[in-house]
Amino acid sequence: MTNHLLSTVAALALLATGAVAAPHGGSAFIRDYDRDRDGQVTRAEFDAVRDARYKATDADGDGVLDEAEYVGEYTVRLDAELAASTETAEKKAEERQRQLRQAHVRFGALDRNKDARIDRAEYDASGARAFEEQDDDKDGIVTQADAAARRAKRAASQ
Ligand SMILES: [Ca+2]
Ligand SMILES: [Ca+2]
Ligand SMILES: [Ca+2]
Repeated sequence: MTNHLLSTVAALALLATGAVAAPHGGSAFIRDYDRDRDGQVTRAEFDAVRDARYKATDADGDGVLDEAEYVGEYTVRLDAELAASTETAEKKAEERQRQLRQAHVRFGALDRNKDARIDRAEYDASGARAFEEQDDDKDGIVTQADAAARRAKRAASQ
């Protein structure tokens, strides 16, 4: 086995371990945005992922996201998630329908000025709100401690 192949195998093994180690019901936000896989999300990391996602979503490259582009990009991520899920096919189909309905609702909410497009300002404003909401202790980094604090607050309010 060559060294290159060995390091590829090692990297894959690490990735697999990371996937297994991610706690069930842990922070989907951290899983989603933690590019360097150190278990937390800095604002720079978050912005880099959002920026890449915006550009990938804008399929026709006109600088704004229409509903088909927005829901289309989400569908690709959703299907990848569902493919990795161990739920039954029936449960997955239900979940897919529910999540896609939600995606259309989200599009309507994100499109604040109701011109049937999400522009960059709307997208960035929504990203800033999401990050602030997740960053419980407001230190500019979303950590597992932030996620735990949010879970505790949710549990306490029930
Ligand atoms: Ca990180
Ligand atoms: Ca577009
Ligand atoms: Ca924080």
